Amino acid sequence: MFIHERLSLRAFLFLCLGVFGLLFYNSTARAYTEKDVTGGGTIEGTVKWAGAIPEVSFFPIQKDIEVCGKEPKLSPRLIISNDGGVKNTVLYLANIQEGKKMAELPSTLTLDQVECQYEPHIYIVPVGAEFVMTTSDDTLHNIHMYGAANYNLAFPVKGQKIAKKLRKAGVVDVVCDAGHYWMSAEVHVVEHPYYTVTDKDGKFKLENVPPGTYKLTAWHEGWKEKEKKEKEGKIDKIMFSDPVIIEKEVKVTENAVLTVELEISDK
Ligand SMILES: [Cu+2]
Repeated sequence: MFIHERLSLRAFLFLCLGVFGLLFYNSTARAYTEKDVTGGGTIEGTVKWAGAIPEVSFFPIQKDIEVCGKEPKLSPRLIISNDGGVKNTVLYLANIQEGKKMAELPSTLTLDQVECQYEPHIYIVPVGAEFVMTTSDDTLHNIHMYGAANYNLAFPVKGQKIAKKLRKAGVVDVVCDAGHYWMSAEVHVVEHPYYTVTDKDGKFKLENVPPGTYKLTAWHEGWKEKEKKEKEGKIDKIMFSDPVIIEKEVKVTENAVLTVELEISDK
């Protein structure tokens, strides 16, 4: 009888745990729902650099000069226009629950490797979409992903193509381990279509946003060299600072255009 009671108590506790877990899961699950947006507004603006413009980093070429070129590569990690606009900043509405269709996302699904650089540098890919990678270079590259995806793919042949589905939302850092330590790209695997990337003037636009209050988020990859690893007198790997994230509450009203200015600095 005693044992039976104890087992029942244990079973009861497990049941409670299960119910609690289910409730907790439901309250934290944030699935995005597509709907027809009526009276959608626009959020547009500029991401600007605040303060003195840092010195531009150049990376010396140590390998495959005939393909990569002999000129040092300009760092793609921080590009500021003459007017102070910051290129390649990812803007998104955090935690948006419903709105326009995923098909309206201006996604970037094709990566190329051109003269030992990833082209383009920033990618927005819907969860589960096929990401197509290719190379225009007649040398060995690899695409090594860290973060929300962990593929490590060799590209020894010019024109070769590999497509992979990116199934987990989040940020993927891409680097090449084939002696091209300067090669890097950033992939955002996303669950909703309210994402965009700033152009060369730091400008961005998010359209067809249902009226409401949102957390506009600006994400910029780290650009400061934190650590440099060398092997046999050559640069092997450079570690960069963490991404910079800026959040701002925005209120979108029916059919209106909201202009937002955001600032990124060296601090
Ligand atoms: Cu490479």
